[in-house]
Amino acid sequence: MRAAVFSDSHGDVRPMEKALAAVNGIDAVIHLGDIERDVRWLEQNCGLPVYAVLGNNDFFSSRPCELTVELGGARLFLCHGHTRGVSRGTEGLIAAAKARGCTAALFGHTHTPVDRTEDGILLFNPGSCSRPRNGRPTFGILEIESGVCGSVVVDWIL
Ligand SMILES: [Mn+2]
Repeated sequence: MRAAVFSDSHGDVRPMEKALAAVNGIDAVIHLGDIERDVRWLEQNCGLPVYAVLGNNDFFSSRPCELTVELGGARLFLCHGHTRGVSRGTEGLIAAAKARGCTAALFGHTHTPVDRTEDGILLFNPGSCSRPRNGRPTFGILEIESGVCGSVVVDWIL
C-alpha cells in the first residue's frame, strides 16, 4: 500500500491537491498536524482514508495528538512532534514508537524533511508542503509491503 504524507500545510491546501493529482496509486493520506481545517478538506475531497493528528496550532478539535495506525502490515506512530520534543532531538520520538511496538515514527512541526533510520525506527518527517523552512516545499510517500516501509521525500512536484 502507498500513503501520501503531509504536514504543516498551514491553511494552504493547494500543494496537497497538486501532490495527490500527480502521484499514482495512493491508498491513504496521512496529515501530521498544523492545521486541522486542511485535514477536514482532505477528508471531504480526497476520497481516501485520512489519518491525522493535531499540531501545536490546532486548538479546537477532539482529534488525537498522537496515533498508532497499522498500514500494510506495519505499525506507525504518528504525532506532530511538539509533544515529543522533536525540535531538540529524536530520543522522545524513538522511545514513544518503541513503547507502542511501532517500526516507524512520522512527525512534522520542524518544517524540515527527515528520512532516516535510527535505532531500528524509521524517522520520517515530510517537511512542510506550504511553508518550507529551507528550500522547496515537500511531502512524503510511504510504500509499505508486508510490514516493510519504503520512504521518500518529494520536492519536485509542489
Ligand atoms: Mn507545528
